[in-house]
Amino acid sequence: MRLKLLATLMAFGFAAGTAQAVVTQKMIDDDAGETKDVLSWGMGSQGQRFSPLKQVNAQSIKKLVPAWSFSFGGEKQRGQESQPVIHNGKMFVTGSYSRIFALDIKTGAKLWKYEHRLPEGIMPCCDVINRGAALFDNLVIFMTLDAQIVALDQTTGDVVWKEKIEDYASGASASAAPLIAGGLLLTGISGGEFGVVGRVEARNPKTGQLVWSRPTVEGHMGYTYDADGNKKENGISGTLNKSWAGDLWKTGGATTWLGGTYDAKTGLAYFGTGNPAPWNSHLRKGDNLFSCSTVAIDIKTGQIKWHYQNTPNDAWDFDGANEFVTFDMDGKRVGGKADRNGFFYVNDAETGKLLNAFPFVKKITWATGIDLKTGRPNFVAENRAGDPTASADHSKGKSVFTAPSFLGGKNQMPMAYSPATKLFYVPSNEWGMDIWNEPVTYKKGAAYMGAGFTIKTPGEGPIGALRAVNPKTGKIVWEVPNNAPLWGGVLTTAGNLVFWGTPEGFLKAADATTGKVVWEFQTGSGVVAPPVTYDIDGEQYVAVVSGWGGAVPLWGGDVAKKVSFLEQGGSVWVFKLVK
Ligand SMILES: [Ca+2]
Ligand SMILES: [Ca+2]
Repeated sequence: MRLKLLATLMAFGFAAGTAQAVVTQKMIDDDAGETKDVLSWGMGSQGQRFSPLKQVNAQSIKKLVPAWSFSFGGEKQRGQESQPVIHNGKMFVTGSYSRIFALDIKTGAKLWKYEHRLPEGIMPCCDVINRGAALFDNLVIFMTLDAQIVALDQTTGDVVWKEKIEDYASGASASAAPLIAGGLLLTGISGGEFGVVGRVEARNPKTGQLVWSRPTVEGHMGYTYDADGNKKENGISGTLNKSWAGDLWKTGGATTWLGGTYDAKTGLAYFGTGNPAPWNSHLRKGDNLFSCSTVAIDIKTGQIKWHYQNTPNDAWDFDGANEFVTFDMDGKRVGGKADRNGFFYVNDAETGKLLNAFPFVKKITWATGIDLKTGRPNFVAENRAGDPTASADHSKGKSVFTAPSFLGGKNQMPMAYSPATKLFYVPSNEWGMDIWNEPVTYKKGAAYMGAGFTIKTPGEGPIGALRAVNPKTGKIVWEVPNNAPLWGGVLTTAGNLVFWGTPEGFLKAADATTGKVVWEFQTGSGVVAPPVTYDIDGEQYVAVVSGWGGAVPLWGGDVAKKVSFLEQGGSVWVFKLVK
């Protein structure tokens, strides 16, 4: 009898000497509803960032105080965009410069750290950030700025496997949190400003071995791989030259730099894709698939089941990389996406059919709206920066002012969806840019943009606003303005709360229904990362990483000057209710 029980326990993944199971696919599938762990970026692979926990609510939150804080230390600070994952008494949190720490969940004591050895020539476009790790079996897996994937033993921090995704000398890098779905490790790639071609790769998470790869630029071949690593053609993406003239598709960008979400109900992984390369749209007539799109991939076959292009023939660096968050609306599984281009989209999660689209920022100049019948934007033709070859000396095209700026109505900071309020909580920004085109030719490892720009503030008022958005009506139900541009993610809970961070250093909480701010805490540096919540021994915790940086100080023009007083940092804060 005892032997049989032991055998059963072993079969369920309990190892001798440890109290808790290793991370299984089933646990990851249940992550959104199971509150003791945070196993995935998005607090569930659908990316809703909703927790059923309600111990912390509008009444109790005045007793929310720090339980512990941990400094990432060293001389390395800069942007900290990481979401912690939590399992088996440990928090795994990544830091800038491809570092990862394992911490005791109760005390914050450091258990181990791994600092990836980065070569001199890395070229991340938008700061030396990382967005978090994935957990599978006994492994914690994260991506590095030199475009590698590293899998470490959760207990010891020892490297179990390491794989190169791409040559960093081409401008490729990797900073998203990997996605585990259907027993596969799914990853994207960064480097759209260098002409790196986007793709999604599926690997065996235990070994790092490739299973399939799917390019996100039309014309490139997809592959499947057998157990010995032999690759077999699996069809090209799209139809060669259908939406790209000439051969610019060979270095066409559309990188999958923010990673993806997955819905077990559809069996599809949803990856957003970045700008087509180069930025100068006059060089690449056509829609330039699958750039600035949501691409839905059947994870069993590695084939694109559907795509929806938010910005055809993009001329503004409106990367469509933003997360596609699936939810139920009118009895149907659909997905919401707040795009960099300023419009919020709702698509059928099975077919990609556009169901709704509306602005979530005040000023949009490049299009007057999205045609729900054709699914295409109504472009404002004169808001496309001019062709340099039309100028007298061919050196600079006509400059235009465009809103939003390329930093976006929303950028990398993930939104949250509450099935309780049926609202999305979108960290949004109001800003514009002057943008113009210049001649450019592709050179490996060199910036491949063919454009110049200056980010403009909207005036004296606040740039940021956390907005509660009704996906059905398109109404902004409430907003909390913020002086600096919002750059962190959002968490919402059954306690009817919304949590988000600000560059000014605050972690804030508001009533999810009214937007009334009910709590805030100064973390000591800007928050550009998404908060999480979980419970241990009947106590609810909230955690967030603090450390100002990311794309705004590097690319932000007038806005960067406006927020240059903000200090860098690097720490994780954990809160609970004082008894
Ligand atoms: Ca969970
Ligand atoms: Ca881009």
